[in-house]
Amino acid sequence: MVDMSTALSTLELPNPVLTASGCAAAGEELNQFFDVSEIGAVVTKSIMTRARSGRPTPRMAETPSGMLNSIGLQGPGIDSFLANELPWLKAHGARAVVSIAGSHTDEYVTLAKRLYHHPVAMLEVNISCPNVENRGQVFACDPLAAARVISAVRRAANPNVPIFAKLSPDVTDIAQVARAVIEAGADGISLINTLLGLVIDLDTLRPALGGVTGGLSGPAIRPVAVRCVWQVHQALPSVPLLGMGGIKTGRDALEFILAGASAVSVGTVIFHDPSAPMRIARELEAELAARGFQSVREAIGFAHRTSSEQAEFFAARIATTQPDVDMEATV
Ligand code: RRO
Repeated sequence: MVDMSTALSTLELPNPVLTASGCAAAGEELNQFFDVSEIGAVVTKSIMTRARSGRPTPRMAETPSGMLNSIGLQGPGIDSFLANELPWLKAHGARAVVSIAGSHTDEYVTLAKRLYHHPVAMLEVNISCPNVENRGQVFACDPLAAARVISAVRRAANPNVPIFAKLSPDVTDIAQVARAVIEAGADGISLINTLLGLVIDLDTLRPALGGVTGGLSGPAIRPVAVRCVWQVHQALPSVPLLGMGGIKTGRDALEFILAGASAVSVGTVIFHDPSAPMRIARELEAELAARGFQSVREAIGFAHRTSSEQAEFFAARIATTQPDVDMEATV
């Protein structure tokens, strides 16, 4: 009915719904709910050079229409990822978008080099983790630091693999950071990582999370995420964007596409509905069809057109899709 294919730079996708980094490890546990090769791509939890145990517990707290996490980059490290998770994704036909994270530029470079000869569909460079020990390491809060990491990764990574920079919404001017990473060689941008938050436990009278602060996700942040996608698309209309932040339904996904995203990632919803990626892809198709779109691609950034430009688009569509009518015969 609707052509659901899309692209993130040179990466062609059968549909525009991906998992969001950090919400499904490397995809294996989701395969019992749906075939992971059928979604746009699996985006892995951010991989680091070494295994990490993460931050102290508790690591999650519920918030109004969302949640706060303070995982602190827990993970197996690149050796185990290359030995186990990545081969599993390849064996199951999934497109693997590998999220990489580091404390220093050198660590990102090491990861890009280690992944060079492996089946990686795209690299998502996580320069925006809110749960690092040192806030100075949130590279995405500083355009210069963000650009340094991205240009180093671009030089080290396989040139055939697109690189997306994952940005933080915790900045004054997201378009400025976006411009910096694109000039540094990023092929596209993932928007947004979680917002920095804090919950106080009223029984212990202390912060609810072991790590004190955490990253806020879920529907509560969706308007912030859509605003970021809108602003970056307006500033850089030709740059492919992967949008995310509180998507629960196909309607939510459509908002991101209309704001300028070429594809979306779904994360927090997976915790209570592990089949959500496939459901959201089906719902998105129905939402597009109901509005007269024949493809995802024609809806990307459509909300930036004026009402009269939109009306012209649909009028031209009607003119080309209606069978010729003999007007004289009908009067
Ligand atoms: O591991 C985490 O605590 C974490 C990461 Br890497 C991130 O990018 N965003 C987030 O909310 N949590």
